[in-house]
Amino acid sequence: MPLVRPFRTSFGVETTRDILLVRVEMQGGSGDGEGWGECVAMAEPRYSPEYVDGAQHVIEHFFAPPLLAAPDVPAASVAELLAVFEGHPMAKAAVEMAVLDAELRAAGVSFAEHLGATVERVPAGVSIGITDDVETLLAQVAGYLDDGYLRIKLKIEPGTDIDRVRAVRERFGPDVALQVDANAAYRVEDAEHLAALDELGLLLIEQPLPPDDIAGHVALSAQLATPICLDESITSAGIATDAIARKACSIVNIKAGRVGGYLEARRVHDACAAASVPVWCGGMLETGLGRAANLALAALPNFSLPGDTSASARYWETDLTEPFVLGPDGHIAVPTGPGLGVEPLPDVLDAVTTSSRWITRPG
Ligand code: NPQ
Ligand code: MG
Repeated sequence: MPLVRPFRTSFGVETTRDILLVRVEMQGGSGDGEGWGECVAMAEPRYSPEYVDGAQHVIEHFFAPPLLAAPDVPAASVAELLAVFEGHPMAKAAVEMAVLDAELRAAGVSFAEHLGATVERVPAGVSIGITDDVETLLAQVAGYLDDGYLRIKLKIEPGTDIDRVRAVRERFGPDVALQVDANAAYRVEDAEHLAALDELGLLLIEQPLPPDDIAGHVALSAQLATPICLDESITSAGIATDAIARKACSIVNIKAGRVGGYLEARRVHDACAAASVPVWCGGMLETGLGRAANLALAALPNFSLPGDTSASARYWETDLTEPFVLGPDGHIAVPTGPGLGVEPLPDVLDAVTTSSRWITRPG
């Protein structure tokens, strides 16, 4: 699916999104009906080790056989059934999401209700890619603030950081909720350089160092006044608890794909709540399907900062579902229908589908 504008980060530039959807049909078990899952893996393994074709392969060759052989597959059992396979959290999350959607549609329960949502609408933030020049960046920030977004996140990398953030702060004033995301582009030796961000009044700096460098984030946290938020590092509720106990971060970004599914994402939320660490919902340029699930997750009580849960129009001219729109107050309504509460529009799905494969139960 073509993006409305190129999205550049410290690990590359994307102009289109190659998306793997999972559709399950369940009969005679806990979820009698159909469900949809969206895999957030990217086309190439640059941001994480997973990639779209790899996710499709591991689902078809390793995940589907035991799932199809099981007498019943409650959504709550998917992660355990697939735990014998190492890694591949995004592929696992897509499968679990589809099974959960089928189960909840059959039960007439929404994702939000099932996950434990406490609000009906969530504040929307927006993530802005690295631009060619500062004028382009300022124009994009102005446009999103005009749309009503309540929080701006700027992607940064060495060489395109302090001056850019300062320019945004000076142009739009001290009241704009502003944060940055480095996608692991720095090293702990850059601490002094990054400390220049401290005077810019940021909500947080997201994932400055590589995912495995928990010790580096501990050291950096001690040197910066700006709160450190982890994204790529947080791969489970247990890791979140550990990173928090070590003081590697004081805020956590939650993405279901990164932690193996929405059920583990809820456990990350609970672990952070228990440690009094605020969380917010990340984004992976999802279609309306993943967006619906993210909005449900973001409606849990410890999601106390606006997420990268933008409106459909931030990424798509034509979304796969009915588009999610930003309300005049900068909030987006959480879907209330059974399951995800949305489904792919058949004509749009047809138009963007490049291949599909149907895997059936043997015998
Ligand atoms: C992040 N997302 O928080 C990610 C990273 C990211 C909204 O900033 C194609 C698909 C391009 C997924 C670029 C946001 C992407 C992508 C960046 C995810 O780190
Ligand atoms: Mg991030």
